[in-house]
Amino acid sequence: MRTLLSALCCIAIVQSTASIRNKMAALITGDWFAESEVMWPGQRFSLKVKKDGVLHRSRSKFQDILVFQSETYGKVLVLDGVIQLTERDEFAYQEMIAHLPLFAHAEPKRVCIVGGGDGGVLREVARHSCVEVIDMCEIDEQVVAVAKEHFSDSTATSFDDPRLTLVHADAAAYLKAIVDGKGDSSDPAIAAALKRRSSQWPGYDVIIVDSSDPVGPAETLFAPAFYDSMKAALAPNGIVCTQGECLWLHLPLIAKVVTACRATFPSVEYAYTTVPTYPSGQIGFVLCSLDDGERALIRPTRAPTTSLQKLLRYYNPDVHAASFILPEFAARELKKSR
Ligand code: SPD
Repeated sequence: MRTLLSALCCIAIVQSTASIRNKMAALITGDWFAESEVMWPGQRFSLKVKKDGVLHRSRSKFQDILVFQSETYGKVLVLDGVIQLTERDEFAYQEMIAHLPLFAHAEPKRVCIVGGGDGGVLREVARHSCVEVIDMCEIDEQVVAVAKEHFSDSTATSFDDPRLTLVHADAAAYLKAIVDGKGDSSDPAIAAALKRRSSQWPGYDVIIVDSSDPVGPAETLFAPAFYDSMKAALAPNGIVCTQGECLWLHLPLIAKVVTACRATFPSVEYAYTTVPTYPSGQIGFVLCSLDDGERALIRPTRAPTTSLQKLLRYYNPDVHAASFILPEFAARELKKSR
């Protein structure tokens, strides 16, 4: 009986490995990787793969994971067929999603990162010496393991920061548990994280949601209920910054999210950055603040020290302010909910 069971297991493993290989193979034809086009029908971004450049492929509990060495963009991390980062341009995203909210806040001490398993946002948050607590909730343990193995000298550099508590759980459940203050969550990872909270927990100063696109494991992170939980999890004057998709491709979705946020938060703005290997070369951020000051998000309240500025390759205080200035077609659409 046991032999039969283990044989069946082996067949299942072989079959699922074969199906991952087929799916991944479909993404790489000859020397070229082509991104899946589910969220951007009719367009496909391609990168040339180095000879024997596929470094990792697997299926985690949640998604397909692929790492390859490209000809011109360094190593590339792909989840469910969609590029998450390349070593050449990742800083344009990680710096902006982290430093926009962190420099808009006067003194961020407690930061929560949702997602961000590659470690890039953590690397940027860890550069702020005023930050005392970094809680990170990444659902997929395997993404962190793959990042540590393949991106240890680019994005996965701060997983040993003593301020970090890393929880592998569903972020919607995690934040709900934080807000309810329930240490008896049915998820042991969440229960353990909550046990470390004192009853005096004042809430997060900044919550950064570094999610993949809203197809697959990140779907719940774009729902209004998640924004309600984030608002409830913030300290006074707290700021949320979420991955906000692309103005060229997803303006109706962005307008919907911004409108929903404006019904909940006193200050809501949209900013963007340029990332050549993201769809249409651009990606934005939805920023929400509990501070109702007119320029609460747009004007940085602190500036990087000289030594930190030297480390940064995209963010500076002028770029901060400029990133909120939107092209007319987008500004017009997002103005409707003001
Ligand atoms: N369309 C791709 C969006 C990816 C956003 N998350 C990237 C993770 C980098 N830390």
